[in-house]
Amino acid sequence: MLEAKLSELEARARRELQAASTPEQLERVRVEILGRKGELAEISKGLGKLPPEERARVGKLLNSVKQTLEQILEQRKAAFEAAATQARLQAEWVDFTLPAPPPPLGHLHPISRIQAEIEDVFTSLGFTVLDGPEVETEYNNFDALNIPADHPARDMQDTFWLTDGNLLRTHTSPVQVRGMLKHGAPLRMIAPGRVFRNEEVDASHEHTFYQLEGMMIDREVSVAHLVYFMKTMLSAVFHREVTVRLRPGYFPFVEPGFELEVQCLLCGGAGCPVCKYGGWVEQLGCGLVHPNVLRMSGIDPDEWNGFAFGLGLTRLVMMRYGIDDIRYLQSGDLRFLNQF
Ligand code: 2NM
Repeated sequence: MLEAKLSELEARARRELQAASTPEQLERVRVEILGRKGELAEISKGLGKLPPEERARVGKLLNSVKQTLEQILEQRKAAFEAAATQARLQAEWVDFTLPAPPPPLGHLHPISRIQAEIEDVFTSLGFTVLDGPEVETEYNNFDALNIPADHPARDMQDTFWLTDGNLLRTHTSPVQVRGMLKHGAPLRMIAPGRVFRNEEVDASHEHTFYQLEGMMIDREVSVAHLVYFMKTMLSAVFHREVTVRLRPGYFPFVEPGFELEVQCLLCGGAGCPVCKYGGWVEQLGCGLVHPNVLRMSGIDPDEWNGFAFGLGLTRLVMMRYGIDDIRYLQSGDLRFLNQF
């Protein structure tokens, strides 16, 4: 009687242990059959009523059924654990041989880019790139450039004066003065750099901006040389052949002085908002270096002469990329900078 119950229980328990599809179901089967108040415990209570020789036999059988079921239970548990581990490993799997994602790369500021492009043009034509200090003497910034003491450019309005009588350079021309004094003639040099003017800041004025000046001193330098070098530079900047023209312009450090204009790149000279319907856009100031400037920097104007030019790098960048507010350029705003 007990034996029949036992073998019926064993068969059912085997089925249920195999059928359990989660660790929770397995645990329920264990409690119901193998637990302290489970069906096997219930059957073993009946052992006491059996005659001794039968009690031993059925007791043995009961133990072996219990062991068998416990073994199956452990196997099933182990299978669930292995499956769980497998799933976790699958989810966490990383291929360490994959190449790393590329780090975000920075890039040159548009002003640095244009500056580098112009430097390339001039160095390929035999010019040297020179640097100078941003804090200058009044002499290098004004006197040596033939800018008279009563010139409006020296006004408190335009120049950042320091308490020691020095100033923040208002143009890179003092670098040219230093270049002439140091290297003498002949000389081919450009001077890119940051300059400072005491200006009210608005969409087209900054107190800090970038300039690039240059000069070539040799024997019998002419306006034709000047036009050739300017045209070559601007064609490189705008990536196409440009048409230029000169208008008279006044700068104390050159004589004659010119304003150089480029035929409007947008409309080809027909007239549009960019050229204000004039067909031409002013690009830079230039001229033949004033004899006083050469003489003051130790170069004999009876033997040597030269051309010089100055352009606003900041303005050129705005033209080239169609930027309508100068303040973006020094804003440090990545939404702006990442467009270049
Ligand atoms: C300009 C326009 C024309 C210029 C001249 C010199 C120097 F040192 F040779 F005298 N440096 N820069 C120059 C000439 C600058 O800027 C609009």
